[in-house]
Amino acid sequence: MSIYHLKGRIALALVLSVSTVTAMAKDIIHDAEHYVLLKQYKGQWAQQDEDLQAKLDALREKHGKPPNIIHIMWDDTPVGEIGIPEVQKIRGWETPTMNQIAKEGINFMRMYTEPSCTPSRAAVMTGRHAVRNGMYNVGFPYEYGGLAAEEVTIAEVLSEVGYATAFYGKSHLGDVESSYLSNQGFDEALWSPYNQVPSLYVPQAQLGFLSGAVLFPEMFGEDPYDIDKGWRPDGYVWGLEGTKGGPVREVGNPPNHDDYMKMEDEYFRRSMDFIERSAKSDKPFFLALWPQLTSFLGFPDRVTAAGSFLQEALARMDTRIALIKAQLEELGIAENTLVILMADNGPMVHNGPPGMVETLYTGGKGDYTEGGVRVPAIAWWPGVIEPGQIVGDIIHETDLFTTFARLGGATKHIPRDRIIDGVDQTALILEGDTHSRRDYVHIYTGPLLAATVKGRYKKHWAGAKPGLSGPEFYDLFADPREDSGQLLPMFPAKSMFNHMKTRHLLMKEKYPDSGQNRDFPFKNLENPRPAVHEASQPRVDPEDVPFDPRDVIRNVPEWENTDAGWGLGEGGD
Ligand SMILES: [Ca+2]
Repeated sequence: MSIYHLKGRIALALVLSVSTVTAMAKDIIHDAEHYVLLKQYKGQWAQQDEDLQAKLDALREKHGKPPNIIHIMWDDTPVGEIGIPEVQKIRGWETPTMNQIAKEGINFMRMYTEPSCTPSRAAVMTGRHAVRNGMYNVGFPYEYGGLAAEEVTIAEVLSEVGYATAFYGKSHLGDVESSYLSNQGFDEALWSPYNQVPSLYVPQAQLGFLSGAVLFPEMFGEDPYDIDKGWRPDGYVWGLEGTKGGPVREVGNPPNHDDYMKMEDEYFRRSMDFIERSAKSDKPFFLALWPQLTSFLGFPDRVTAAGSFLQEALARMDTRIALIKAQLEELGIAENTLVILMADNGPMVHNGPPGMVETLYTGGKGDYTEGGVRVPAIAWWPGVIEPGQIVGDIIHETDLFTTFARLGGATKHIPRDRIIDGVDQTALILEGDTHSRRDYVHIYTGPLLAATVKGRYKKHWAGAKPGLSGPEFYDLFADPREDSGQLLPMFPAKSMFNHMKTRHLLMKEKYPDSGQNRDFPFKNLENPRPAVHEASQPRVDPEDVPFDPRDVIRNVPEWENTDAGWGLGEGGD
């Protein structure tokens, strides 16, 4: 028997032993590590869950409906830069409202996300690591891809139990029809399918620090070698809007930068309108407000001493969040509303704008080091969450999916045919420090498992060489910046990490990753401009060329950014 056959048999045996755990009942299928913890804490957690349910039932009785949930998530902020005024003092800016909210609730010190925008947003929406549904690539115009129809979002889960649902802001979940938020469980939505980079797709930017007639050749002298007139993504959009099951419309008129800047006002205006309407209705509500924050052209005036790109945007966001906080209190619904504030990934320290820096941890957006995947996060729920808490437990953004479902009484609507990475963290939200049900995180960059965290320990898989182990182990209390990997003192962790990884990969064999949906962008809009309509179709007729443009779309790699500084965490500094 060859070594390969032997390996296959061992793998099969392990799969079978895993399946005996997961096949017990129609329970949610979590990742392997969850069952290792469940085995040890089953009785304790069951008892705690009973007590928590009694508490939730009493709240529901008191308010007449399950809690409203507001999830506010913005871009690229390192741990420490929100909710810790001392750090803001060092950097010449402040967010008084968010800092106050942190004082009145839980300031999470260990919220993990995926390392960049699209994966992080997909993970919150689906409760699954982005690798599981092909959403690990950061989307740009045209992406020709996005969240597949088969994915079940938290909006779909909460809709099942009667929540009113709204999405306002930057989705960055793709430009294909299945990714439209009104097709993914939201009753009402206005969203940008991309990140903020299209704010540079304007004439002002081409004449400014950018050079090259990439998008507006008419603004430059004639280039006689510019032959193909159709390859530019002229049909990119600022925003889309729609209601559940209804038509989807384009909003704004690119490349008009004023229209771009109006989008953020509209996200907040509609969010507050939705809160107002929902407060008066019998339904509980779920609002995902994911601010667009900013244009890469910056603001015409400055409101902070720092004046830097992100800080200017966050200071402005803070004043808008103050209005929402006041609104919740005035409407008398603050005590039945959970508000989560958080960033989607670490700072854009590689090739980003000035002012985005490492604060406590090494690395930033795109990296598997802690700086890429640990973000500021706050939970606020007056009368329910005890004020003034600083929580050191591990929580992962996918946990919000499972926890929101539990709080809404919608757990039974979480799909049972796929792995759900999120675990129920109701205990952590309601009981606070030391009540997490997670001590592990698998960190992916693109499709690669790059690192694994277990409690205070961490193992880097990326960069490890076959053969003799290297200094790839970290104690995050002793070395939070992952400056000096250890080998000899950490050898006892070697086998433990290998088992964690193997369990995780075997579960993936049993429940394989699926891809994102690949298609032409902006299909079936009600009011597409001519360039947008053109983008939604193959540029050439398949009959006229010896290749099929539709095959091209399907075969564009989902992860092309594996070069230095984007994904593997090496270089780029
Ligand atoms: Ca981001």
